[in-house]
Amino acid sequence: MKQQQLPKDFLWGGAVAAHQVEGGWDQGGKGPSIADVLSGGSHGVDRVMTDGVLEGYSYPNHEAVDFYGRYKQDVALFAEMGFKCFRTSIAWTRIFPKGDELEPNEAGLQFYDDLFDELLKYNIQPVITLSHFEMPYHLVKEYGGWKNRQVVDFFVRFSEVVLRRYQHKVKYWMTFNEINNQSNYQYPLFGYCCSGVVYSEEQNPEQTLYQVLHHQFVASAQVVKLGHQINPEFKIGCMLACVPFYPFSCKPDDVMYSVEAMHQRYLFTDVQVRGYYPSYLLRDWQRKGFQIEMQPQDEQTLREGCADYIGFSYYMSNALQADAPSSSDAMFGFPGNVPNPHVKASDWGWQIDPVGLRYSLNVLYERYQKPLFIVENGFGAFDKVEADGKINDDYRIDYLSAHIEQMKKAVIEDGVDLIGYTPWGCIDCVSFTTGEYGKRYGFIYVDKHDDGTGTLERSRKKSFDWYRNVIASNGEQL
Ligand code: P53
Repeated sequence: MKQQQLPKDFLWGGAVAAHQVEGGWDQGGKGPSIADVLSGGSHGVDRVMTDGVLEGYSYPNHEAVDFYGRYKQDVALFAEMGFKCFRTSIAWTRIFPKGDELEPNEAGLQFYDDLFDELLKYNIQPVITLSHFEMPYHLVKEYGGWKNRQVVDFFVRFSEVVLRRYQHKVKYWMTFNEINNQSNYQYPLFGYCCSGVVYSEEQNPEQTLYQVLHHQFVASAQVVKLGHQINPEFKIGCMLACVPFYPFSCKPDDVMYSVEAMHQRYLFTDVQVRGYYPSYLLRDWQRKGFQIEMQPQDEQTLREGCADYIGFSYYMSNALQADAPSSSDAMFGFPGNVPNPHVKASDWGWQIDPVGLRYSLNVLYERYQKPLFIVENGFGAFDKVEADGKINDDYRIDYLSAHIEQMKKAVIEDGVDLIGYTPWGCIDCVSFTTGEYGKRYGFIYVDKHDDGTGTLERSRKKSFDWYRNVIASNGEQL
């Protein structure tokens, strides 16, 4: 019989990250993370990485949307939408406030026990990212972040503690969120958030990037291996920001250039899923004379710690022209990146391309034949609260339904093995790239504004009912 529908056990849900929702940045023994020293910015105004928490700056992640204090109410709303899963991260600094302690902080562990129990009460599975842009600030100041091999051991220790503690509550894990963001080493925020390293300040930024990545690849593989020992039922994935590069035209140089550029995506999954460095990367290092320090057992560790599935975010595609001048957009300025005339962009310049999601699912599945999990997708927009309190976010519904339509084609027509779909920012939260509250993704509106005002009260947007119906019909009614 032909499969016409998504699988019955498809994991519909929503996604956030600890630092973008929790707040309570100094509560329950939590230490400062790198997100706690990031000021607020806006479209075109970069966030500042301050040297500790300083007077005179506003730090939106300190309060975020107070999920730390209000998670019960929020989980009840997720349950009302019918979530089967909920993706969040564990803030490393709640468990190891400085990162280099030998013993974990019990209050932090208890918080996630309580949160997971609350989710499980409604049959919502937690899906957990171990590192989502929130490493301990202390490890950055004192150790140089992930440049330092010692951080591998600190991370593995943290991971072991939580993998053991929650082994009966969590099945799906991911190691590093959007590990590939830092390959844009010219833009300081990305290296800082992924690894606590500002590559542009390094003597050889690109070589440093690969040294850092080697440490993270080894750490990730160790965690996968260890996790499988703790509970063989665990599914531990990697996580890729999948912004596919299209050739701008059918000119052979454009096509070949897009293949080369895609190496900047695939190298991450190649190492994490296949367990060894791909030839094109080794040749690149050789050409550039890079010396990446590795320990003798690393090669074996990588092979023994292959990811069980590929989690990825999908928001947009990019088009590349081989001979275009360098783009002026520092954030997404991959060399040769030019506007795609066939798609529209959001208010933040993110190009909206639902077919690109089907494309991404296909290329990833063809390359690896591993289960995939869309762990982020969504539309950041300004929302307007009407006089009657309603929020008519039809633009968000349009974005999501067009993407779900393409996702269904990938599963039903192309046979892609897809675990689930968790749209980003299911409740409004602090934007990662700009630190704004005004860039909203949620089905649930949070009354909190960029000038610091707001009651933090929650309300249901139009998309809330829409998504509830999507889940109830297993994606049939969009
Ligand atoms: P904000 C680039 C491309 C795709 C996803 O971003 C990206 C980025 C930026 O690194 O990041 C993810 O809030 C990230 C989330 C983030 C979300 O996209 O800037 O995993 O933490 O909030 C949306 O609009």
